Amino acid sequence: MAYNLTGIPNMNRRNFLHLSALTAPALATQNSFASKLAPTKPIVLSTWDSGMAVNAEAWKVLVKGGRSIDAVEAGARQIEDMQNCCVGLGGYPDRDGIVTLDACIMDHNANCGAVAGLERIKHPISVARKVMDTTPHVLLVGNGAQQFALQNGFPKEPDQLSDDAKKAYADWLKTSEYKPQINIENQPKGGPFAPAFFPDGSPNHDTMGLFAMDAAGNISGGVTTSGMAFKLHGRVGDSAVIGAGLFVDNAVGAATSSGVGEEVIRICGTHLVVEFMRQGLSPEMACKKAVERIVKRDRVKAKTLQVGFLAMNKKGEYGAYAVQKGFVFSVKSANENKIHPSKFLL
Ligand code: SD4
Repeated sequence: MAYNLTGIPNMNRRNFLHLSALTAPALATQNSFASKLAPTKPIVLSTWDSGMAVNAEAWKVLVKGGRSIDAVEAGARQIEDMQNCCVGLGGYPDRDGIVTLDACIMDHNANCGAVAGLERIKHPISVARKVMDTTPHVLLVGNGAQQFALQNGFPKEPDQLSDDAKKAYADWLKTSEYKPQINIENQPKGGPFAPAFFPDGSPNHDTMGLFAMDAAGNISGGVTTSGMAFKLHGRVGDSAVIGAGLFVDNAVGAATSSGVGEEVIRICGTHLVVEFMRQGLSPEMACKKAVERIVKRDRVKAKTLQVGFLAMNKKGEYGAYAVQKGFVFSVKSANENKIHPSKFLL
């Protein structure tokens, strides 16, 4: 996949973040223009610039009148398929060198499924969907999740790291320093936020969260991730937790998150965002209030971490807010196909 927004080939999320300082004025213009567009459906939104390709896949389903749940699954599978991408099996491993995947999915009827700590299965989003569609449960973890996947015909993939992950893990092993500080833009290497970055300056995390509203007005969402790089083996982040990494209420809207999952879980982040929208706040204000909740708890700590929320209401209006600069999101509808910068608090 070589989606090209800026005229630079093969832009991915990592180099986008480096470019974003250069392109910020253009993005800001796009953003203010987009906010004047009438909301429309179908529509799909994804976290990060890599969401452009994800949205394109989801759009193929939506534009044919397909269901939002199918669009979301198709979109998430796109990024799970990519080699050397930090979502899916190409992602960075935990501190034991093992890639463990978290994913969840939720439809317009509050049906949901999730997997956590899943190893050697390429499409955790589809396993989560199977959990949702065929079991009375919501969340399967670890060996049980893998066993369920294998029993349902998902192939077991080779036990190997992607080239990027191998290199990053080897670099990380030199210090083995684990601090969950992620994706803070423009921090000098070796500075106080250095653990947020790998030696090449790229951010040390990756998650794809997305949601879609189909032509019928039904909203679904999904999240897929390899989680925080170099986490403790067995650690589960927000991306597998309904109400944390993802929440959908078809009467109100949807929200997803990216960033330090522990901070999101603590405040039931996306559930909170949706509840704020239910109370009448715009998606952007709802995200901002959730970010404020994180920052208020520990302002000093908040300066060292990143969380971004992305939300959409039932009208198809959307917005985002992050703790720090650097969070971006992608939108695809009949009106637009763009990356937007998120506002931020600190
Ligand atoms: C986690 N929220 O595992 C994920 C990490 C993330 O972009 O968002 N990365 O905590």
